[in-house]
Amino acid sequence: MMTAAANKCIWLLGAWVACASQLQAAPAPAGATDADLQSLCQPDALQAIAAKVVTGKVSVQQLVNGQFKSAARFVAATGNLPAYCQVSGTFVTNASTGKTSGFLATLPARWNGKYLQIGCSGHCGQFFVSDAATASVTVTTQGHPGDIIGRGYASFATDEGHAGISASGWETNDDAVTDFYYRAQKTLTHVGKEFTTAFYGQLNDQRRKIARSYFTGCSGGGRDAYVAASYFPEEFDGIIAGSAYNLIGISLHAVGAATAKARTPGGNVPDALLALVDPIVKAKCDALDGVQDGIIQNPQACDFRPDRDLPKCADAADGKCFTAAQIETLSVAYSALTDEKGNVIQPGYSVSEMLSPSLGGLAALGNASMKLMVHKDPDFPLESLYKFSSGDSGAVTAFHAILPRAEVDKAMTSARMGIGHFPENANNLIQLNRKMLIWHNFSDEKLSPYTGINHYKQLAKLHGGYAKLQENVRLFMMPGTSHCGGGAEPVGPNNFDALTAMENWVEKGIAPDALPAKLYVPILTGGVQFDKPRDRTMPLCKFPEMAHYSGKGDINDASNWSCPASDKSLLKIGESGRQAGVVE
Ligand SMILES: [Ca+2]
Repeated sequence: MMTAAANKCIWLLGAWVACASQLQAAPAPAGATDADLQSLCQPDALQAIAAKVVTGKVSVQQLVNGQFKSAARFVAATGNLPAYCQVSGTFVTNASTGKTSGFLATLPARWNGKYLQIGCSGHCGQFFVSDAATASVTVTTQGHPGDIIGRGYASFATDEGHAGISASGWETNDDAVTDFYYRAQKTLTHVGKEFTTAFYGQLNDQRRKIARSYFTGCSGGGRDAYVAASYFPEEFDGIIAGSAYNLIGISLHAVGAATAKARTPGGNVPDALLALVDPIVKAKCDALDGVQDGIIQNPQACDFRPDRDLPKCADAADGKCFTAAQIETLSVAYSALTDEKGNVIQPGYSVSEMLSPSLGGLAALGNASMKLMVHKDPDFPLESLYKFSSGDSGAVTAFHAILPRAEVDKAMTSARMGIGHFPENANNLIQLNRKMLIWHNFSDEKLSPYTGINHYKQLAKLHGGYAKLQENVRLFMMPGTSHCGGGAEPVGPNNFDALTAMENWVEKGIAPDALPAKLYVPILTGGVQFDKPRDRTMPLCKFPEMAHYSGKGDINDASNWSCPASDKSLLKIGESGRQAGVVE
């Protein structure tokens, strides 16, 4: 099943990568040569261009703390990839205080007239997955390395106004938090577009308007995409949002899971023991989708509860059974966080391919969100607010974490501009007839896939049902894959071409449907190894459709699978989905 496209990709982590078949660069404007680009790609020449940006003061400079290696960097054409110029610097996000954020732009020799803004990761403060010239950008964008530059996109990313992901004190500074929530990305939409037209104008390209603008991001970058869709959708023709962070809900669930794990001795579940869970889940649920193939297409439909279905230790743990404390830890991870009345605050994790980050692994990020950004107090006693019990009201009856509604409301209000998951926020995007393509890994061990599903179900209720909503917003679940498609050996195809899907939707009117996806060996830190394809392809279906095997032919071949148009299989919820707090 290896394709020619995959064979032509050269994999070098953090370095330049060529994917010959992906290149669709537009013709070069008359008169501009690579030598012209090279002479323009100097700090002084770029600063003269930056001076033309009227949105805010832009300074071309090397960013501090090793965020980007130089103020300007020219890279000559190699293979089928055009030459490009990378430029970094700062732009003012708050004129009254002088607050700035960093940016990194990548400008290829043959501009296609389009602008792409690339989201960040986690709490940002770096360009690790938003540098278009590295392979790790595919953690954020899906697709292949080289897609963005090879196609001729001018692309921009920001560090969202601080250096370093956390622990540098910025989270208690209101100006810095506002940049992180939304302002750096919003301001960059103007700065980046103005810089782009000024830059190519200098190269004799007389286009003064950007033909199309897109946003793409996963994880923290998925949050950025949802925030853009919520608060400035007019800036983009299309927004791609992958496995998005909803900031407060996930933070609260993660701190709850970590608190559950620490509250009794022996509450930790070692990886070796956790590995016993998956075969039990698979035995119960793999075949529910019609075929026993190692992939659970709809983990919500499972009937699995750790308190009922896992082997229990009568006495001491022997590595083959679970203590009561360990079962409680797992139950808190799988179950929704609720308020005192049993209302779901944040859904729990999928039962498919459970990995240890789900057991409170994001607590450091969660504490930074809650204690520092919301409460401005590193000693705020958040953990003491949690209670743990089996539910006596609401649908979540398994052992789960409970938090007072007042605390949740305070956090949601305080962080509102950093959250893109309020369903009413999609009104503007839909009224403007812009497009949003959402994707989420169905076995996401960090940011629960049910975050995406619950939000989408609420959108459908608010915006006239699925068929109507799909005119503007489509959701694609990726079964059997972990966070942003990397991180652990997946069973399901973990890469697809999101940017082409969006271009076809916006530019050709072909709405995304049954998107072809392919399985690759992942990289532990995120992304996939494009030189290591596995023999498995499958269509990704638009929610609530689910991929169905035809019953004939190679089960690993996408041509033997389909997304039936009237299918509603992903609306089916079993005990696992109910305990996880999936909206019914
Ligand atoms: Ca299956």
